[in-house]
Amino acid sequence: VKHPGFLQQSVRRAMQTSVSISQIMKEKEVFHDALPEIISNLQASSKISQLPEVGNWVKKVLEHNLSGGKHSRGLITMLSYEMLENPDKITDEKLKLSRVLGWCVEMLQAYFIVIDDIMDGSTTRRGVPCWYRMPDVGLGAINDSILIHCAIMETIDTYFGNTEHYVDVTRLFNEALLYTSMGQHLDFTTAQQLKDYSLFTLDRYESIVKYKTSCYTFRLPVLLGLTLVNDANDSLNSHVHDICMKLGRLFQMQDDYIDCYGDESVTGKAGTDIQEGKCSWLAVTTLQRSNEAQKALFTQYYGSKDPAHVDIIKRLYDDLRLPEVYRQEETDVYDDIMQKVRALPSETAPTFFLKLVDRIYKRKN
Ligand code: DMA
Ligand code: MG
Ligand code: MG
Ligand code: MG
Repeated sequence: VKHPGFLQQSVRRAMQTSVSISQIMKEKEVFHDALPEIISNLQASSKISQLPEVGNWVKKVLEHNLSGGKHSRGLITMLSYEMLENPDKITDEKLKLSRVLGWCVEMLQAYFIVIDDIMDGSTTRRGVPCWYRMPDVGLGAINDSILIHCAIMETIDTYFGNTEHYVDVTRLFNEALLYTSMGQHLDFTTAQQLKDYSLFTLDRYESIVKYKTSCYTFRLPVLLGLTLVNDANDSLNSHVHDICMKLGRLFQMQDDYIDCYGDESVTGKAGTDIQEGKCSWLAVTTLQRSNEAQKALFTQYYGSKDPAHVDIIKRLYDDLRLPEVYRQEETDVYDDIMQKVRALPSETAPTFFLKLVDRIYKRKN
């Protein structure tokens, strides 16, 4: 064991002074360095190696769909172990496993995104065409998403098959998969062109977000990190769940805002929520704040691909001053999370969650 806990100590130091850019770069570098081995192990695995041609394709699918993003979920997984474990108990082996789990979460994200972009009629992702729009891919993207899913299971088998963590890790991934697909179903069926917006309530919105985003974006990474922690404090569980749900709510509200108001050169994706008639934070807030005439306008033009109709909706958002409403709500949700985080019954957890909140607060991509 080289320097057990060195990373955690440096993270702690960075926290005391506010996180430096070089610290974040360092985390990313350490995380990125773990990927090539995971991909070569997949290609060399007994099943995939039977068809090297497919192995090469899997590598290509993974390299494309795992690059260019922020890798927030993977980094959260890695940091969850590093920051929640007692520094004296951190081992190089577990640090490595936490990175492998982080990449498995990134693969889960890639798996959902490949399908999500088809379902949402999206054109670009991370600054390049969506996977299904790449030459030689098309609807083969559906099978590629299955390959990505299998890559997760194979990787878990390779690195955890003989460990005490196998069952917990597998269960957590299966649970996140189920919840996210339940949320994606709600998201897809609530969006519609039928002009019935009675379902666009805050309750419905929060239910969609809880399932489609919070579970796999925050709860899964944090709980995966915790499975590696020695004698994890079970009394933290309900607090962790609550905070993860709130972080997910903040994260998706931001995603919805960025879909319309974000700078495409920064977000890397062209928004489609208005065109697809999504039950987004902007849509729900519009209906809450509209007078009858504005509601009629929304009903007439929302969920249309005609650019003139999209512009009418954007103007309505501006008229209702949604950017201001957003900034206020973002601050309120942030304050609420901070309050919960400060009250956590643990020494290490507040620092860890503060880092997560600071990572996403006022994000532009
Ligand atoms: C994201 O919803 C949820 C999943 C499970 C991918 P979204 O369609 O708003 O995401 P994006 O804006 O990235 O397409
Ligand atoms: Mg989408
Ligand atoms: Mg979607
Ligand atoms: Mg979105």
